[in-house]
Amino acid sequence: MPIKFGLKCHSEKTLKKMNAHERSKLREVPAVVDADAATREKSKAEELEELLKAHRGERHIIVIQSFPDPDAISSALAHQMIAARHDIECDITYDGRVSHHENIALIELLRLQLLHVGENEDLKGYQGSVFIDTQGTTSGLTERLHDAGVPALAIIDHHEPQGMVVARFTDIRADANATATIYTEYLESGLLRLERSDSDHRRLATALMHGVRSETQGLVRAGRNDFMAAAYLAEFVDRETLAAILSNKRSRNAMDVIQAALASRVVRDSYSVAGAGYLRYEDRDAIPQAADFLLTEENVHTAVVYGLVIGGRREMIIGSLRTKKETLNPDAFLKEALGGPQAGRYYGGGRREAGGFEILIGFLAGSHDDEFMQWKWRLYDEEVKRKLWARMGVEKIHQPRGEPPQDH
Ligand SMILES: [Mn+2]
Repeated sequence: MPIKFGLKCHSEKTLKKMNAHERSKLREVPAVVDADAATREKSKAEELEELLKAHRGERHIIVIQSFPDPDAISSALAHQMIAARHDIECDITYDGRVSHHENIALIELLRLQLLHVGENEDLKGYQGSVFIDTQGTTSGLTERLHDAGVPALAIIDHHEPQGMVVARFTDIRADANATATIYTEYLESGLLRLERSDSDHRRLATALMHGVRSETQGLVRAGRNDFMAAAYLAEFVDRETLAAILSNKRSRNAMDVIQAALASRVVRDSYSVAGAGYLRYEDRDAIPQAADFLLTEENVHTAVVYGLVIGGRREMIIGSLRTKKETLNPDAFLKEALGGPQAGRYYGGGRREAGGFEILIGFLAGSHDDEFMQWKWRLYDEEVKRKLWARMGVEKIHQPRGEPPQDH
């Protein structure tokens, strides 16, 4: 029997039908104003709009993670601009530091206003809080807002549900790649119609495009919804500004952290684990960059990089996980591997393909003589590695008894 190769033939009629069928599946963004709104379930965009209407004229605090990234910054900007249409004034706040070279460029080139909230600042003046690209677990402001009696109004995020904050409105999509993609959908739904003639709208579109891109490794890992969001944003983006944001260079210190991670990495069963030693608070963003870099080694599907961060308000081990392994859920992985300080609280969590952890040093905090510093690092390094290897199912690896990594 001869075997036929090649594409199946369709009559022109069938093709037309198929195209029409496929076209209808491309994207369904529910419009906010809809005749049958009463009979069907409300879309998230509609729910958010209702919430904003109910809080007209108020002052809200937008909380993003302590170390803001482009996804959080751009989504917060979108929320701020949407809320402004309802006469709601929003401050975009964080309690850590903006350090990644691209984030600094994003904020400076787009002239964004982010508010750093210090330890003694009073938060009682806000009438509501909105958590964006976080569910409160990655900010020190969450507890303070709770203590100040500020009601949690909304959570818009794409990490696995954390259950720490209960808000009146939640849109948590663990299957979304970026919060910026969710906010772009809100814009498309009519919460804010972008106009090319409006320079603020062009700034917003540029920021969101950077948010979507950075969260999907430059769209390489983007899904359909991310491409749809990018396609919508494309006509409003200021390409020169976007290129300028992306062309910013890494600092020398960030390069040093990546070098330390590279030198100390141990690869077993396609897992790459590296303790980068001590690093300065302001270089903390180099850790996820180092994890991204270790993931580029052949035969590595998962990379974990951590370091002992000193010089900030709180001394801690900060780590990042990056994975290409489909079956590895970073959130569950880190929670199971590292546990937490008490029941129901965890040192780490994550979303698809990425996760992070923070372990407070507490009693051992502080800088003393060299020997103390070396022992402290060695202690944490071995314990973090032991827990990670155990969860990975890798047999015990004896650490080389050489000098611990140098302070840098
Ligand atoms: Mn994000």
